[in-house]
Amino acid sequence: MTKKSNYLLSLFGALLLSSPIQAQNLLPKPQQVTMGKGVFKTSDGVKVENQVGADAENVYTKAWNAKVNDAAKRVVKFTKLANASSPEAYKLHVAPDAIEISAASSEGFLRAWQTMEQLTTKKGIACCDIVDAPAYKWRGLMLDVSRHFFPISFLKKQIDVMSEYKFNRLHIHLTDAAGWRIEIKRYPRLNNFAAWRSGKLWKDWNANGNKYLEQGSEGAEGGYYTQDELRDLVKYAAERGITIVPEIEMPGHSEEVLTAYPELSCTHEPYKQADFCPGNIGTYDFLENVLKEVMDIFPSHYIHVGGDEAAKKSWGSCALCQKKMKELGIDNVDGLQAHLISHMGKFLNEHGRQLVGWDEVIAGNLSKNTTVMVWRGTELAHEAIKHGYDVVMSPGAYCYFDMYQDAPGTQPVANGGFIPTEKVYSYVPGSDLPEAERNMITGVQANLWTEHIPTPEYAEYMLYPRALALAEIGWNGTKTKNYPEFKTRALAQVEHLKAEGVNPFELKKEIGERKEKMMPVQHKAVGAKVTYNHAYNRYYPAAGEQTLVDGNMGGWAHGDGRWQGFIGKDCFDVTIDLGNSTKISSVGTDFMQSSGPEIFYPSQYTVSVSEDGKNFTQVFDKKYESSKEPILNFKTLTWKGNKTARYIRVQAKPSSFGGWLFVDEIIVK
Ligand code: NAG
Repeated sequence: MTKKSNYLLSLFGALLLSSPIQAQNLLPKPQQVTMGKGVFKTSDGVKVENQVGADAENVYTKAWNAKVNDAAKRVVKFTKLANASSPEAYKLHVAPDAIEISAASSEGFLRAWQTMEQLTTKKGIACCDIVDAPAYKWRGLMLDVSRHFFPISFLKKQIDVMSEYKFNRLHIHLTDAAGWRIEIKRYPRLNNFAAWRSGKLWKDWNANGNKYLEQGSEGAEGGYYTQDELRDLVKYAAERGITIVPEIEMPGHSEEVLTAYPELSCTHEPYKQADFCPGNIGTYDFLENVLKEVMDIFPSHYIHVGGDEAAKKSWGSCALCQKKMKELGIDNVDGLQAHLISHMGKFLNEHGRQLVGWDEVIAGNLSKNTTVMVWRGTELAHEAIKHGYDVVMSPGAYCYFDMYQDAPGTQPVANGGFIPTEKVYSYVPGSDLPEAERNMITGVQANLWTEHIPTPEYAEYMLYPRALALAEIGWNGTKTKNYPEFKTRALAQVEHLKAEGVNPFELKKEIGERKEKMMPVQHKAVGAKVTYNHAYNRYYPAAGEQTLVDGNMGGWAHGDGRWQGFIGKDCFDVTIDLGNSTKISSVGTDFMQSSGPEIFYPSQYTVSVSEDGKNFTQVFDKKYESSKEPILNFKTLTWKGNKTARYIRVQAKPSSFGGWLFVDEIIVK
């Protein structure tokens, strides 16, 4: 090596080492950031000027306490931020000899501190100027600890990670059929029975007939958090800027309670009912008593009461429910759910709290003091906003982290949908709402339902880095999106998370969307007229009558707007008109199997051809054995031969156990 190149190399090396921390690695991205030169060395002593008293205490203690030296030259100043747009807003100025942190409240100082942590390397804190505030007030994650029970240590670890990315709500789904997870002193059966089940895994519990077991008896699996553990968790989260929002499900998803206390269901039979009896005064007493203990543990202004998917199976035939309906002057059982929820809303309001519920709660005559968590369509957000409720957007299509995040074959079993990081990042809350309504959205949240997620490692794998995409939307907003730029920061954060002992999905190895979907296919039927001898299902129209011959294949998810859904006997039966007599050598049809949502491969596939559209000749007819395995996969059923015809009729029958057929693209060659 020549002297010159040696010199250049060492210069380059030195530059690399001293290069300032790249602003692009901050996640979520601050609203305004200018990186400066050099660092503020954290190894030396500092003089602290605190002009805001207790508001800065948390950060002061965390960061500087041990380093305070009144004789030091370098200063850390805490000042009051004037005209803050949010309690979480902050300003940060870092220079080699001084740091100034301004905020209007302790939350703002904490957010500034979280940014400073991302700016810190071994050398110190990177010099910069940052002006920052959140786009949304509610930036949440929901963890379902019922379907699988997770230890408190796992929750604390997630709180640590959430706080690094400026999340401020941890919603814990504490109760569901699969197990009651919170100690309630007044009702011990919730803890010594409803918290325990036969089957460690949710799927084993299903296979074992959804049985509950006495605590400590042979094979009893599960558990619950004690009130002391939860109080400690609340404190731990608060110190990190996170409010814990507890969820107690009602009136549906309550099989575990109604087996422990069958008198609270319409028929009083254990193991038979999912819904509380809204006609029984005892139900209201029970739920209020539970909520009293819940409020005593959780200081959160927001208390979640579920409200989703009540089947209301027995309400129509229950004498007490009928009596209640008369009393309320209603003629529909839906009004009973509305009544129960609004009763709980009032009860919570009287205690200075605010009811949060899944979007089914909109039906109730609720006080404005309500938060609706929209998990289905945006039209429900519109409705909730019209009622004057707060709205947190958590739509299944973007925010359900129980869905696959990469090519299903490369992933542990998940729920049958496809939500890669890029899809989460692409979310614009309320994009199809008028601007005035869009601006009223309170926040965003991702939900980790855990039917398929039995371990902490797998839960982390499903959470990260997708949660980072949501953190970015929640904090930075959606006005200056740029996925490639975000992805660079997310990749850096994945490495950081791994170094911290978290188990994120390896974003850099992502395969992405189904290959077939990415490339339009050319074939003889593209653009042909398709006649449906049996209509497609109205909920899964995809692109309507062109779907099957538009040259675009379906992706990993049945709900991606490319797969067309069919249900019922002989439900798949279409005739394609090629326009004129055409030589054909194969007709291949793509089917999906996704056992979770009951989509199965067909049990029979038939192809017929015709010149006049009336007289058809069958060229292929084959039966297939049905199976619920694989859980998610795709196959093409194909006839090959040599015919000349104008019309092609393709038929398929559902699996031997019924369910849906999902079809996309009939490829004619
Ligand atoms: C929904 C259920 C939930 C379930 C999840 C799975 C809501 C509000 N309710 O059907 O209990 O775990 O889907 O994705 O999401």
